[in-house]
Amino acid sequence: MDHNKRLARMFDTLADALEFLDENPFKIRAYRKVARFLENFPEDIEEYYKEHGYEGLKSLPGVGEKIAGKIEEYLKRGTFKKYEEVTSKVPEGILKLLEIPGIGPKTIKHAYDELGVKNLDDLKRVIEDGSLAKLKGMGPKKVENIKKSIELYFKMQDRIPLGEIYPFVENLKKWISSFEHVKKVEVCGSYRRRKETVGDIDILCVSIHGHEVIDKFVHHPDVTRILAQGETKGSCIFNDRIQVDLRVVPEESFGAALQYFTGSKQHNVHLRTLAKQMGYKISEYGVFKEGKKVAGEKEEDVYGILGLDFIPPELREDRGEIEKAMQHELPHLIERKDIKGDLHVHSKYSDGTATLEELAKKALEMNYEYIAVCDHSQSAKYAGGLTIEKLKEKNREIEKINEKYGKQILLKGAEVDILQDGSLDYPDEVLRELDFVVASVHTWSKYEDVTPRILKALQNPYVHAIGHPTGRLIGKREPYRVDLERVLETARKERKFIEINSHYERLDLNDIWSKRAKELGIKLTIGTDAHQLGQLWMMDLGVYVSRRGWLEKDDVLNTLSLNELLKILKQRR
Ligand code: DGT
Ligand code: CA
Ligand code: CA
Ligand code: ZN
Repeated sequence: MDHNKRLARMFDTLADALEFLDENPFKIRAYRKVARFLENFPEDIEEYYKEHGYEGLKSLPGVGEKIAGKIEEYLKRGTFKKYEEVTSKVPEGILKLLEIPGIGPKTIKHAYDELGVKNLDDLKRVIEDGSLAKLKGMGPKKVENIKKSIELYFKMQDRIPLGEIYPFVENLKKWISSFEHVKKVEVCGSYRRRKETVGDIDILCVSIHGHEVIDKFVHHPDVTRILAQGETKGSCIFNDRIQVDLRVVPEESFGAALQYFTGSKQHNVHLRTLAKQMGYKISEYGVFKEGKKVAGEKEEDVYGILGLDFIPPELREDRGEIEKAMQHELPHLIERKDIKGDLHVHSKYSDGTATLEELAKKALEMNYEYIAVCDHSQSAKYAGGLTIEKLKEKNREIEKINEKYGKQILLKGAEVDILQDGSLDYPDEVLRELDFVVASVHTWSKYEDVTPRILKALQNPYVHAIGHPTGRLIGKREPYRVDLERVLETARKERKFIEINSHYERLDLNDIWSKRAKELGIKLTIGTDAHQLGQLWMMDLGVYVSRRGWLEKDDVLNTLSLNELLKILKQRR
């Protein structure tokens, strides 16, 4: 969390605590006001303070001597006395309750005084046993709302996997584009950088009718709560799940705003420091030199005027991209259109839902040259793993389909389990018959280090790649214990590939390890792990991971044409 948000949160908590303690309403209002101001303040308060000092703080709207002092104190030591003093008077559990939006301090105090509610568990109990509803001024409807607020709060704590929200955001973008008064729309923030999870969605659009645009936006049928609605900014919760902010900007500063709101924050801070050294000032409104605006309409120009090449959003994490852009040495990132096929798809033979025939058709529809059908192996009982007999039957069906289409559109594959001792779930003579073999760990015990199993699998001559190398599920399951550095080293030595599994809950390898793999000279494969036709689109997500990992076309195996691919797959055995 950045300083603006954290400070805003602290002032809100301070106000809540004072309200709970029945203190001076005037002060409470002042703290809330500064919290709202900080939330919307476009500059980083710490940088602002560095530049303008205490006097600068005091000149901000709603900030008097005392509040300026508190902000200064916070920036110096991470907290301020008044905050510590007041919050120490309120029970810990109550402070947590006060954080939940939709439950006011008055209600909490009421429940505390009358029913002895001191924490979340107490509150849940008096909701369930009906005693809260019986309090004066409460009633079942209010209690129902409190219950919903608690549920929502815990749901909103989590960041959302990019792939879970992706179709929704793309539709929202289309919808806003269709507004009569809207000229351009772009989604910025972590979404545009294609981070694996997003906190909230930031959308920018160009219009000269801000009021109408925002009004239409907040009335979207999926909006479950409006947080703010103004002339240039609207902020809503959609489906009780995700916050979306829409900002309306004039055309002449669209590029600067796009750059600013795309972030990341660290990238922006670095860029602004560089600009300053060159005598420029960058803000969401434009690039300025000696007070005169010199760029702002086009995002490329924000970089160009500083002598930098355009930096693709996926690289904007301050991981060396600014230096490379300066030296004109940015990677030429892989693009979705470079992908010639999918190397990890399940069919009806195991736990997928699509028939082989449907997969072949879909491949053509997606302009793919091939799909490797990699069903589970015999021990994977939970996933309908194929016996050797069944696998052979499937291979024959693939041959028939390929004959019918006159090309090898389906590749005979398997996602073979790496067993407990590191051996594989099919014998070598079965694996040898397959075009593409990906080996994965699917079962492990809690404290087990699976590295030796994976290293052993990498030494099998018939394995091409390791699937989802860490086993993590975003927001649901931690990775298993594995020494990835050793896995990568062995993969290089054995000339194997490593998968970027682009299923939205996996994205495994992730961006950072993909970059490392490239540095070690390993080629990656991208596979969707799709179990239904409707999941093949997730190839997009794998390409995003690879772009965030600085990968170029040549770093990814499935940018090869079918013939080149088959050649290399045979060679590497
Ligand atoms: P998220 O929403 O947590 O997934 O991450 P972002 O990157 O979308 O962050 P968010 O929504 O807080 O802000 C969107 C962008 O706006 C962020 O990437 C950079 C810019 N921004 C926001 N607040 C600040 C700030 O205090 N200082 C600077 N330099 N940039 C900021
Ligand atoms: Ca965001
Ligand atoms: Ca935001
Ligand atoms: Zn798997």
